[in-house]
Amino acid sequence: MRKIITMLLTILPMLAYAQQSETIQLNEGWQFSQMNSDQWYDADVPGSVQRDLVRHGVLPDPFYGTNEEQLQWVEDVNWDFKKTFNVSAAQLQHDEALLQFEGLDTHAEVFLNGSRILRTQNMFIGYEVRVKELLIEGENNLYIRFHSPIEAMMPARNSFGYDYPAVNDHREEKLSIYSRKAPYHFGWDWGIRIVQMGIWKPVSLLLYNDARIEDYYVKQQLVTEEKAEIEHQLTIHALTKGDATLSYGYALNGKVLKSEQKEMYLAAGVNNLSFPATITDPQRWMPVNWGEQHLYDFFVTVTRGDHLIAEKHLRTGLRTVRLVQEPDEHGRSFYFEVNGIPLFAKGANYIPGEIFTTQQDEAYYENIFDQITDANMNFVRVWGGGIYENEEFYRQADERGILIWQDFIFACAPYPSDDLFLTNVREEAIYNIKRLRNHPSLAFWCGNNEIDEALTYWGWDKQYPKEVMQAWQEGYDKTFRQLLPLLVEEHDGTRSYIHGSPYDANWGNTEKFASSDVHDWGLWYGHLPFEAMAERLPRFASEFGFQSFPEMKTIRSFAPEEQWALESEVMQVHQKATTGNSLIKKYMEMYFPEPKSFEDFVYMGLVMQGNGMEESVEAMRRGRPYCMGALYWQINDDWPVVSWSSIDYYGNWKAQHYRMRNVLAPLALGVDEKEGMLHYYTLSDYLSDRNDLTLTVQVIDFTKGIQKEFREKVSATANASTIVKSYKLSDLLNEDEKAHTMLHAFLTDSNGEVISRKEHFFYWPNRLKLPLTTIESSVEYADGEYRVTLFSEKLAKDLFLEIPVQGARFSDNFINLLPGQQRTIVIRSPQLKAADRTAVTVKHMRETY
Ligand code: NHV
Repeated sequence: MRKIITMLLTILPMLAYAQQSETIQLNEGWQFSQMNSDQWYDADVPGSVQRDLVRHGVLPDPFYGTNEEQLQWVEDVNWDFKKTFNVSAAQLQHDEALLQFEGLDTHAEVFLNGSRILRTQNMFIGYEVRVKELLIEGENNLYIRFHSPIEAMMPARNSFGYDYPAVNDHREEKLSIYSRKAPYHFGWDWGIRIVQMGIWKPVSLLLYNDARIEDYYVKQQLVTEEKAEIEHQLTIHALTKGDATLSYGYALNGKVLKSEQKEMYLAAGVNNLSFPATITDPQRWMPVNWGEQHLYDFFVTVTRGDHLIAEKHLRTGLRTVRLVQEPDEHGRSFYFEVNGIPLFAKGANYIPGEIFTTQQDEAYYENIFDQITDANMNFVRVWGGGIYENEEFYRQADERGILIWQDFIFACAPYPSDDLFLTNVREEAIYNIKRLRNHPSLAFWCGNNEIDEALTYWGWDKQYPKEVMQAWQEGYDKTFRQLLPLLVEEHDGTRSYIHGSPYDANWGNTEKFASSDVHDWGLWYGHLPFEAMAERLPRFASEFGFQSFPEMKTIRSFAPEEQWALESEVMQVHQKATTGNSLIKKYMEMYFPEPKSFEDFVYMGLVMQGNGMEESVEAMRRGRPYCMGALYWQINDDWPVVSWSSIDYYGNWKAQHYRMRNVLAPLALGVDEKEGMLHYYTLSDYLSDRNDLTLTVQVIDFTKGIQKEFREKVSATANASTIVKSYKLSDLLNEDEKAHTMLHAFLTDSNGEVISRKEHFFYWPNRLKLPLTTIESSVEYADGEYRVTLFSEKLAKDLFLEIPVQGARFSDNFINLLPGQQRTIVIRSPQLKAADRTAVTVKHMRETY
């Protein structure tokens, strides 16, 4: 960024910052204590009281055993933070001083040198306070009291007389909905409860002269291949009135393409400026697999005479994204169009990946986006029970071509809608719309998660009086149908908005599936089999999912061996969904033989989740253009727990994540077995046809190997799902062979390179005759990398390699090792050392029952 500005400066007349503006970081040297206690501890900022108390050993590791309970008292107590900092006489010479708190969690009173300068009640807003008159030369004192959210909100509850139906809030008194604070801190059906307090984003002191550019928005009015019409929107805060020169322009790949100047008059106070610009032949930002993610650097500077007084830079991509909801022959469409082209949204729902939110550092974001990209996703939903994510999240998405569905942070419960509450929400919405609107990855805004669905379908009308229900309904309309869309229009003005997700449908009432996005919990909560998902495709699946236990390596991290049982005390603390275990068991009885042990149960559950979810996702992808999105619930965990995630807390891929990588590949092979036929599909996201492909289908007996092989030249139609070849099942095998035969199909290009594979079984394992077999394996050990070579004479289904290193990455896992086949799997982790010869263990389905 500096580079761009410097570059710009070289082409402007000689300028200098007469008195440089200066930012003093105030994140170091904080201390905190329980209110009225003399015991002060060092605080990490950004951080939280609970995170620091764990760090200091005052609280135990919350993830281990049943320790969660031992952290709970902290939420009932007030906590004080203090810090001193020095300001020099020269620094005091600046015209203005702003204390900047990017995020305080949540109910805070801030004091500076004896004056109360700020009261906050919203963790999602960054606050700035003018403190020029309060600063003194030498040592300054900052003091913050964080009020217990419980204490702060209890009176609201007491005066209401009811508890809200906020079932994911794991305390008897439901207070989460009163506080503009991350809902998931209060617990969830996959979430530990740690209701944190603290300084969760950076603090700084900005000293400046003359003027400041508070905000800069490059609003994209129209973007085509030929031109981009944009509007520069600037908010400049000037301390003194007078003439000034505005320079603005843009660069691409470090090359300044345009730089212009404008004379203007700045009034003292806030100046809102806006002026149009046209960029011809723009290099457009494309989603992953559609082209490059071109990012332009836009810059503005304000000068007076030969003094540079303010500057701002932002990076954005030029593109259009539109949610298309139009009547059609089925009902109403629900799909995203990017740069005018319909896009099938492939991806997942994302929750904050750390209960200690502030542990989400840059490495965290890079890592989670590696997993997103590696699984071939192009869309991620930031779900409304978490947080508006940090800048780095959206920056990663911009660079990788991942589109973001952004919920406003409301989920699964009614919320108050009184004037004070809505004033707070208004400020939060404006702040976050402005903060995020320059990101090309941000595709659209959604009012909340499931509140509309809940008001209609979750039976609250039987628990609450009519007047209460009516007030909640009116409050819903006020917040999500009136206030938020107005603010999106006013402060964004380019993106679509829906009042909530699902938009209209409910999974128990399929008649609206043809005209809405759907959270299809028919699978799981509705006890429907995986196969049923193909028969009830929605226009867009914004949630659907299936639970599994994390692998044993992760269970071992929190449970001693004597607790390895489904209903043990420790395992129950780590299973937050009330019907979770019984549903896993029920489905397992539908599909699998009885596992021999707890460890086999865990393994089998992972396989069930992976294979079942692959089936559902593939059906959705085959179902385009009717169905245009598959965002499964959920990609990640915020602590080690049983959940619907496809990656566990320690970064271990569950079977599902490998299956997603296959089924979401930009060009994947799909198969649909239907009425005695077998239809092979190409599922393509590419924007051009592929005509150089060969489809090979092998009929493989579990013991005897390949029985038949078919080969066809096929084409993959661009951006479509197409049947490329159909077989009569009876031409491939007899009915009684189905229990010991599978199909192995693969697509190759003209060089014989395999592009996609599809393995098809006719039954789930309880109806398969899987052979007993011995796996021969050998390992080549190197630092950082083990190569495991595997061979089996007979089929080894869903073969799972395990290594006791958290987060180790496997080139593949849960594989079907075909009869007579040799496969090499590479395991990578910086913790792997050649000399250690860490044990790699192997398990496959037939061994587990
Ligand atoms: O339960 C899993 C996930 C939740 O973690 C998350 O809130 O938005 N889930 C399930 C549902 N929605 C979501 C569906 N909700 C219901 C199911 C059954 C009855 C009522 C509601 C996510």
